[in-house]
Amino acid sequence: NRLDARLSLYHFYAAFTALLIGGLLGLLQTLVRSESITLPFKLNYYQILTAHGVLLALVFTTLFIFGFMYAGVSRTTGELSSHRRKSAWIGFILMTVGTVLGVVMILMNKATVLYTFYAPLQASPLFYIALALLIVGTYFASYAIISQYNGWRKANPGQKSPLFAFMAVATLVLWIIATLGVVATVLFQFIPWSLGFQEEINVTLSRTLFWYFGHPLVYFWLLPAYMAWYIVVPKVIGGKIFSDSLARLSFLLFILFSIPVGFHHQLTEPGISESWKFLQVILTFAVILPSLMTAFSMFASFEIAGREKGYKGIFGWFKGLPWSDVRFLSAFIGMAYFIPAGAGGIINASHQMNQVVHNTIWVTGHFHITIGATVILTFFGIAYWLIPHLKGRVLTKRMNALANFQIILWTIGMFIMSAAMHFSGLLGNPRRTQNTDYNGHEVASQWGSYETAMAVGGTLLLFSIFMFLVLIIRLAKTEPIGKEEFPIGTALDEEEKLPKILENWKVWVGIAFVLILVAYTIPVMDIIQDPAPGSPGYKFW
Ligand code: HAS
Repeated sequence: NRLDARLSLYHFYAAFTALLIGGLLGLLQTLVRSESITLPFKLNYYQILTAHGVLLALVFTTLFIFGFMYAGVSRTTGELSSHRRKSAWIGFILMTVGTVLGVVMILMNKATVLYTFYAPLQASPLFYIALALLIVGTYFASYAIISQYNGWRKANPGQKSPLFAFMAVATLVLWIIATLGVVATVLFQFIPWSLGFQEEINVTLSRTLFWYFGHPLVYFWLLPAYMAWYIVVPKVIGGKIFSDSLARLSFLLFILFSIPVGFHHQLTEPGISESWKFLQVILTFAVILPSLMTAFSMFASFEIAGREKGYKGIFGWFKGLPWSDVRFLSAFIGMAYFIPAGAGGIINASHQMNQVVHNTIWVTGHFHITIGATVILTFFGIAYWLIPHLKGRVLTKRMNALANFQIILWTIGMFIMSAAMHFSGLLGNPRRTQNTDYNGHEVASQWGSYETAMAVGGTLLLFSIFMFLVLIIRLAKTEPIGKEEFPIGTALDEEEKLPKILENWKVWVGIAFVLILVAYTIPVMDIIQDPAPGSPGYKFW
């Protein structure tokens, strides 16, 4: 549908603008840290770090994800009804206004609080209002998609819903439950405090509410990439989705386990007792399970495709994969990156090992190979077929080859940068600091060459972004008119009966809330009563 295509395209254009500016700021950071430049126009390091994090981690991802979801939901459930489309446009406008307002505040140096906006760093109230607008915008967008799915189910009673729409709804259910935490802290803590209605703020509570949201946020980024892996990749490789039910179950498990785990970001913080941290670490290990199920399912899809093409032996099928097709290659490299990235996550979550890596640039390395490699490479791959599809053009062989080059440039740049981050993190290099040699201390003297490597990697990444944008503009404007496929895979066993419970949302949302209450009620009550036991902390109200 042309109107739905337009909706998606606007989301993509706004997302790619954020990618360009955010990417440029990322390179500046690596150049400042490696002492290659000093910043012009009285900009400071933390200011550009804030803009980089907000534009890439919060804005680019959110806009891209909604653009992708609208396209897939419209494709698999039929065009959006006009009131749903209207809601989607309201969402888009709110998100864009929120973004512009937030970025202006950061550029005015009135919101230099980093993307996690930890108290007691304080920003202008307008920055928090900008964040609120962004989130309210996503609620309008979520309404459009969830009600479209409900409408489809009503019109098709007893039928299995399209997998794409189901996965989109699961991702948004996760998002809505997760954002309750950040909405609470922004509305009831940050806005009153920044307006001067409250003199003090409960720092531990604000961080706890942030991380209640912050960890599921990473799965809000990951799950759309998984949608492409489960649904698009099998079709592109000429194979099948290994199991429709398994795919749905893995998404539902994310709703259960991704939220009651925020303490694994706060393992070194006072004010939360060790036993509650321990419980949330166990739940963190549970949230690894759906990713392992996904890995299993991917290998199964690859093997099925290879065997159908006649490849034999234990790994013979590997040769039968379409290595030169950017739609596959980008997703595959993303998957390959996720193996060390996931292992890094498991290290972070391991209570004792977290003491070694926490607040070092290792963590920055971890999130660059998760979101910056696994997720973004998959998003690049999606853009290469979806933009021409929506514009009624085709991805030609020549463009495919150039796109592969761009993907490889990104892969190499990210490898150099994130490896340097991981290794120098283990040597104690702190994250979120402007370059310092700690008065010539010998430990700090080991970090210099790694900082240079980060700048080299960052430069390749920026070139890769430029190239991506040029290719996307060409795909949207000048490539031959035609029909580019929207690849939607089918399950190996199309007759497979879906256990009814898998679409009983009340059950899954109910269990998710029980787990959240178990993991959070008592520690949050403790934090409200005594924000930072034994230290001159900050009180609520
Ligand atoms: Fe994380 C910090 C733990 C996944 C993002 N993480 C962060 C931060 C971000 C982030 C942004 O426990 C920093 C926040 C800040 O600013 O402070 N993370 C985990 C764990 C996982 C995990 C256990 N993180 C992610 C994903 C992210 C992301 C995904 C973004 C998209 N993370 C942590 C912890 C911290 C943390 C602590 C806090 C650290 C601290 O102290 O501050 C798990 O979900 C990972 C599970 C993944 C796997 C991998 C499965 C592999 C698959 C690929 C199969 C490959 C195939 C291809 C089929 C178990 C599915 C075959 C290829 C061949 C080559 C053969």
